[in-house]
Amino acid sequence: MYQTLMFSIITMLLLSACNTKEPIPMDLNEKHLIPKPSKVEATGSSFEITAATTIFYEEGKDDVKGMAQFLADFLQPATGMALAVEATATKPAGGIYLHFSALEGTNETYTLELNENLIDISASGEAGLFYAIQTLRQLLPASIEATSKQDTMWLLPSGKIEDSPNYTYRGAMLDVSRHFFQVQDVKKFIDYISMYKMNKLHLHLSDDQGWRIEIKSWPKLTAIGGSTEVGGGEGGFYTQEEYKDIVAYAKKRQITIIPEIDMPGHTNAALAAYPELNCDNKARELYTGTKVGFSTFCTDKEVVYEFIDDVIRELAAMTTGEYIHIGGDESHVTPLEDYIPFINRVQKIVEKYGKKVIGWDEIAHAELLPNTLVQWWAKADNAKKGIAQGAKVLVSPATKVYLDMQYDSTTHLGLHWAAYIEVDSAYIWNPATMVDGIKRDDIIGVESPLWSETITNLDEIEYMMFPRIIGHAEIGWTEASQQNWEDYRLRLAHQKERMEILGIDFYKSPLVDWD
Ligand code: IFG
Repeated sequence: MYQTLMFSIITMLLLSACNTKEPIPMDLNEKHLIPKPSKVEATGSSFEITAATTIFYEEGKDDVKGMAQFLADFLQPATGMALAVEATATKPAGGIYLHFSALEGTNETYTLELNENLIDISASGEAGLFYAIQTLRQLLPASIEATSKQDTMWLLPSGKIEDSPNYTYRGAMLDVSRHFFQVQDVKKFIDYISMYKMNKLHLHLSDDQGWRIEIKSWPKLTAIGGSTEVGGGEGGFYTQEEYKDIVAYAKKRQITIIPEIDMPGHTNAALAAYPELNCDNKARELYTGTKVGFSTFCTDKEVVYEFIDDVIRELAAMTTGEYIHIGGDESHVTPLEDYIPFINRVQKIVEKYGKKVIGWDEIAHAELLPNTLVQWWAKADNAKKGIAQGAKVLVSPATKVYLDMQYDSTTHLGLHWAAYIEVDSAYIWNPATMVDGIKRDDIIGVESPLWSETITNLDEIEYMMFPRIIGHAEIGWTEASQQNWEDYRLRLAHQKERMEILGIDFYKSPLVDWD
């Protein structure tokens, strides 16, 4: 009898011991995060997301609730779990807890503290919460990116991550004029760049080959100017509703849309739509080639400025961000003495509608308004002219960040007028030391343009942007002193599984040990 009793007690004890799951040891330092966070401290244990995990948000904070729901929605497809999202007035004992805290730093700063029972996500703004979620995403197995339920344990390594960005402007540009891309492709582009904590998307909406945004007061801009593209395809355009949908989709992912109307050059599509914009009052032929620098608005006709006023007014009304880009590049047939007063006047029109100006670096020949940004793409001397006027510089050197540049001479897409840009060359540079006279304080940030003369669909967009855009995202986010090619290329290799599951058609550079 006694032995039986003892046996059952020992059995009970053994059973109960194996039932109380010991958290599985994990090393946070083993996770190859990109962009590299400011500070990572591993504590060696782990947190498991299960169907019982609740996502708590700080009571009464709707934007925190929005981010909590965003996280629940993100987790659901691959985990098959519809996690509860609940308000809480105090820090919960367990689960995932999103809340604001008066962290020092900007609204993009966040702290992510993971222990065995609680994941504590705090930030001083919605953006910080979003970026914490993007980091959490990379701490989970890559299979979290799947769109169907995976048979995976959803373990996260324990520890503490404190993180904040180096530059405030971290972006990309998509040229939707040379070739037109549908709304869903633009949204995918937004998904991709927001995954790596970029926060700006510059849309190149007009050029010689196509006008891509509906302007209700000048309907032929899209009816005629939006009717074709490089190679003679059918082109297309965004209605104002579609554009507003893109702006809202981007905003939810902490991305600000910056629309560009390129002028006075790169304007053939508008010049084909409206004869009066030409000095000879003759409408131009639609153009489907890839030459540049042959077009110009007639800078001494009043109707041109009435036109620009209408366009900027309608564009500003549907653009929530603070910037409008006025282009200004390659105005090879606009005499400088006409170009300068034109740029001066257009800046004032943008300012009239409550927006700030960005222009390609040639605009530095004009008198820049105090908030105008100079986007350095070709001539550092122009950027320095802008700095001399007190302007900040947006760094986009074609030799480093032009995503339409071929990787090497064998790349089947893209151009190479600026350089061949392999994955190492795209990463091994520092905006703040690249040119004497352009220093850290002169720079607002980095932007990677993808021009689409040779790019016609989302697969080709992915091939040219990945993996180089991942390095550009790190250059925008992480302190320059933390950047090291040998370390980065190992972390980049670990992005392979994630990109494959996401269906990203990336270039398998021979400089990275992908397997
Ligand atoms: N330069 C032109 C673009 C595009 C590009 C292709 C700028 C600012 C060459 N202007 O880059 O329109 O044609 O690489």
